[in-house]
Amino acid sequence: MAEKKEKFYVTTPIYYTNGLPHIGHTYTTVVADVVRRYKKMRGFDVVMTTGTDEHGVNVERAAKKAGVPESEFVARMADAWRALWDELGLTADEFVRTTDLQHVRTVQWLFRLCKENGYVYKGHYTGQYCIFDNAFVTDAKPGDNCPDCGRPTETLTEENYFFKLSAFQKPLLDFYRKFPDFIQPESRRNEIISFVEGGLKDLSITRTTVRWGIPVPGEEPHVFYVWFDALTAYLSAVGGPEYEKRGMWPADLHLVGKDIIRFHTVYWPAFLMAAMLPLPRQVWAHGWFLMDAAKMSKSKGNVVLPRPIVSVLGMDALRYFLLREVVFGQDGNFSYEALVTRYNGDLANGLGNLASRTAAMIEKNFEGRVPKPAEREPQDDALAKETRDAIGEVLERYDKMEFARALETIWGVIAAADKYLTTEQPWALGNSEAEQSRKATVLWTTAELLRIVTALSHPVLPDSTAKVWALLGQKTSVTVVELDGLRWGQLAAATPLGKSQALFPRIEKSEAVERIEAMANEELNPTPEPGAKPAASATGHGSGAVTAHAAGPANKIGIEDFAKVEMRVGQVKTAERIVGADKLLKLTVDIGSEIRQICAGIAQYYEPDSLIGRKVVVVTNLAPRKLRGVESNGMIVAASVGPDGRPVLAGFHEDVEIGARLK
Ligand code: ME8
Repeated sequence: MAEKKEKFYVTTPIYYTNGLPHIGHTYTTVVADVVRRYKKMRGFDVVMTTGTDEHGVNVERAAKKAGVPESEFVARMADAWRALWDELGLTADEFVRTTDLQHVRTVQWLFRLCKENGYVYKGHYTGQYCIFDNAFVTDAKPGDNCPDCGRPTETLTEENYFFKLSAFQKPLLDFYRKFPDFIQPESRRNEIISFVEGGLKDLSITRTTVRWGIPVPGEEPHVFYVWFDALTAYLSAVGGPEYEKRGMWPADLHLVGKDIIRFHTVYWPAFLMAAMLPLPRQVWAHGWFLMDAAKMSKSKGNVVLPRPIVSVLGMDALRYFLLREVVFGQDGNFSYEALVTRYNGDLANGLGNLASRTAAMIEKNFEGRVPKPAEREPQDDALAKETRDAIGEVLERYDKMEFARALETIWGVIAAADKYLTTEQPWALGNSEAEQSRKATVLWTTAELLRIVTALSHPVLPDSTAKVWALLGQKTSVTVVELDGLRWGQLAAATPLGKSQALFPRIEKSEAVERIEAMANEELNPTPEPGAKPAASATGHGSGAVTAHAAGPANKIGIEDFAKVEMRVGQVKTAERIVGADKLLKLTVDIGSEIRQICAGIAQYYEPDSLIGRKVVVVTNLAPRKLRGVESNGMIVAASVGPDGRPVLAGFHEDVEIGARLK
């Protein structure tokens, strides 16, 4: 009988439904997904949970603004979150909603246990409350602003149920001491210990002023307050009161941002201690992704969205960047430029290039079959040793959540392979028996190295490594590779290579950034279609775009969708360069009914004068937008040719009338 696998339960926070995911939420969920894939490859039975936090005043308000009942509002938002995670390949094993019946039961059950054990009592509370963060602000006076979001607090008095948090100061400190790994990273642990040492006040866990919440049984109008409700979702996701049946509780890893560490490392273990339930093993708080040195927020308008990045560079590029650019636990700055630099440097020129070169040489010299290595030379052994050593090192770094360093080690091996190929020059070897043998050894060594780095980077780059794996002719899926069994020397000679597939086509930086920015702009401020219903979100966060894109890029569209794009024949009247934008030309184009100003990214390939009088294809019903400060009202259609994406203008061999529509 197969041995029972050890379990591993990892969670993301359950996100608020008053907005849609940005890069910050995507970050936590990507990390959870990486851990999930990694742990599976280490032989664990893994469950990953994410979900939506759907109660509270903010939702009440947003639903009211949208003119729909709360239940409908949150259902739409939860669908949008789920759809986006699916689209990004971040499908969790469990998606928990705090409006799920199972969750409602679990919260009520946890409350009952806490109450039966004497840790809950009724009292009155007056305090300053921040409705945006759903929290009373400790030590605030009337008129004070919330220290977190800077918005005014409101004075609130109400009858509440209180949780005796004060009783848990010593048990919590003992617990932190006994399990020094519980709070990570170390700096956060120290912060929390001093906070708890400073004394804990009892915590109000119900509200009578809020309607949209889980009722306290028999105690209406009391409903549970956000954190007692939200944190319990981790337990309801894996069985709730019947958690023992599923065998996943306690959580092995709660991944959170540093903003909510206190709730997870103080309140949550205290609730569980009060109920005499098993405590989670670890809470890992990562830092923030900042945009222009400020925390992203919809209200500041500085959010970065995942979808435009994924459309232009692919999800693996985003995953790689998030994990490689910033030390896990610290804050980091997000920049599109840095993202594209990493893409071109590490993915296109690094892994992508190594894979395509190796496969092409094997194809050419060994009829597409992995060659049998002959006698080894010291440099072959040195490269093998470096790769072998990297395996252990990478696993250790993943285990410590040192993702950037794990990737650094893997990319160190890729760089060593590049250097090896440059020195060995297998392409320069001839066809004599000795030279063929040498070629075989060099190419086998490179292919074997590629196989190992592919397996090691799979948790971070699931899509592209699956392609490289297939290219190397590996029959079983890379997802089921057991990392503990990964050894140098397992690549069998004579294995037929699979088909070559594009991995990371190089992209010109400014073009990529412009495309991402334009798409993000459209997603944040969608152009309403004539006669269209308002977007699903009442909060103006562009959730309509979620539905619009939900079909996914791979799906076919109907003719009615194509018909939405209006393309007409235009004739260029004037063309000039734009100061400060080397790639753009400003054109005026006659489209029959009017003359339009249009910016086109063709300045490096077309002389302005050569365009005058030329007939081009213009997309005429695009919303106007500004490129480098210049208004552009339409788009000129061009083919993108070659690795640099050289634009070649679409045109006609026969005479066509200006303004004619393309169908
Ligand atoms: O706090 N950088 O939900 P939330 C990195 N519902 N991570 C970020 C980020 C950024 N700029 N912005 C957000 C809540 N995050 C509660 C949680 S759990 C029982 C209840 C990530 O929608 C990070 O993980 O505000 C942060 O902790 C979380 O999103 C907050 O999500």
